[in-house]
Amino acid sequence: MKILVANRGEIAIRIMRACREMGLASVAVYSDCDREAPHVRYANEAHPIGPSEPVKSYLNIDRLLDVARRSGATAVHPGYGFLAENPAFARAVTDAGLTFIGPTADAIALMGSKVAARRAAIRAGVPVVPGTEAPLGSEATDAEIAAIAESIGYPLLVKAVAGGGGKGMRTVASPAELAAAVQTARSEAGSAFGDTAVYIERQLERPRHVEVQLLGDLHGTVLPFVERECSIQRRHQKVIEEAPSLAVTPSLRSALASCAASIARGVGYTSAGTIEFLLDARGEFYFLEMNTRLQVEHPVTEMVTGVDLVSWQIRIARGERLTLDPDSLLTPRGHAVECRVYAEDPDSGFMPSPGRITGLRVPHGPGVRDDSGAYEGGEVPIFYDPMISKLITWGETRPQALARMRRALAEYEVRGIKTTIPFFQWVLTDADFIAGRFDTGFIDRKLSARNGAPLREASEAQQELAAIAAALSHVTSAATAPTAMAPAGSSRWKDRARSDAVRGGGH
Ligand code: MV4
Repeated sequence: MKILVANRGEIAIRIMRACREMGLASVAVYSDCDREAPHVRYANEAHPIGPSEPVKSYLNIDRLLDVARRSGATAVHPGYGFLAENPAFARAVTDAGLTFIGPTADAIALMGSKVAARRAAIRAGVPVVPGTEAPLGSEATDAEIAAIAESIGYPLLVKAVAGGGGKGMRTVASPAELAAAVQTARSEAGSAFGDTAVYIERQLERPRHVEVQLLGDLHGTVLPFVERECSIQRRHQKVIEEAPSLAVTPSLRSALASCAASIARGVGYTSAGTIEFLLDARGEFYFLEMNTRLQVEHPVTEMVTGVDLVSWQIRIARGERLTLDPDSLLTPRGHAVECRVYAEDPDSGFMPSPGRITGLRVPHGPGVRDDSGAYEGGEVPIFYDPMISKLITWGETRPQALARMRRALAEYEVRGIKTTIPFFQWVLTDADFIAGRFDTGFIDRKLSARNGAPLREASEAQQELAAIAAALSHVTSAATAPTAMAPAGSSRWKDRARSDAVRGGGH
């Protein structure tokens, strides 16, 4: 088996690492701006697929299949994003006689319709948020829609049938706003997905977002994993994920897992997938949607179960049976946290900050994993998602995992571009976050409470405090104490050089 990885960046490398461990050759594809990208260097061979614009390269199905043919690849892994949830791509791959390392085109298409997914959940006996079973008819009158909305109850959400991830979603607080919201949602859905169909759900108040990872093999076995907590989001973008969730008790875990597995079994699901749930303050949960791909945050599940999800996707695609112990998948070993490091400036409304990485120092040490597509001297292109790395820490307990994350963030140095590292340093010291008191609105509320106060300064002050505390704990060896008096604003690299010199180096 030779695997074409139809993606770029950290996830392409993640997949190629699994290939290499399994003794399989990997084939990279790259756009013009990615000629020197690390996924290209990592692969056994690499092929150009066109200009930097995604539609001309990473989204170009014909080009990808052409590379598969020329390289002799026998399987294709789509990663996440790009073509990962495009049923036409999955179909084209299998029609070309290749193995698609993912679910079937039919499963992708079915769960891509959010109303079909809701029906699958209802059929499996899984609770869904009160709402419409079918899309609102395009010919439905305002009065008819108002009657449906009244029976569901306010506040409610108008959602795109083809949507997901919050795109084309509208909040409606009262009947007066309904007709306009349906209009806007329809037109947004039309331009985003080419499908104007929308449906209505009651809006849950301050829910948490928890999700269940699954693997399904080609022989009918579906195994659920311990949940991930994904409530820490900004504008429908997850920024911090962890496993397990503090809000999930062992009995709730069993219920979530068996509900997730029932939905997947009911649709004959294969490969890696995720069932998303909303969890309300009373501990009631509701099916939200299914993601028919390997997800960005899969490493936190790997860290607490010891299972390599990508290698299992490959084994499943080869026809192997899932031989994992179901109980161990639901028994987290310790705790894992992930921070998605973005090339964005948190002090300028998280504006993308593309450019050249002129200096890079990556954290290491106990319990640290850095899944990255960045390298010193490399460019962060403007064409793609600006996520440059996923920093994951593991600990025996949540406090230890968080302490390791704070330590790893302090070690992380990225020069030349702005990153979200200072934002994470702020969140990781927030008392509510540390106590696990949060829901899906947490980040937006905390950010608006800051009122634009600069994060960079705050986090530098925090680091200085931490440096002073660390230095004070060394006062007995008086010669090293002056470290704490490094002038404010001096670079951390300089600080490090200075303290190394004082200590005589060697650390
Ligand atoms: C909801 C909801 C509350 N009630 N549905 C946002 C993304 C999309 N996947 C669905 N989303 C939501 N659906 C009902 N009936 C709240 C959200 C939501 C949300 C969900 C998960 C994670 C973060 C979120 C942030 C805002 C809103």
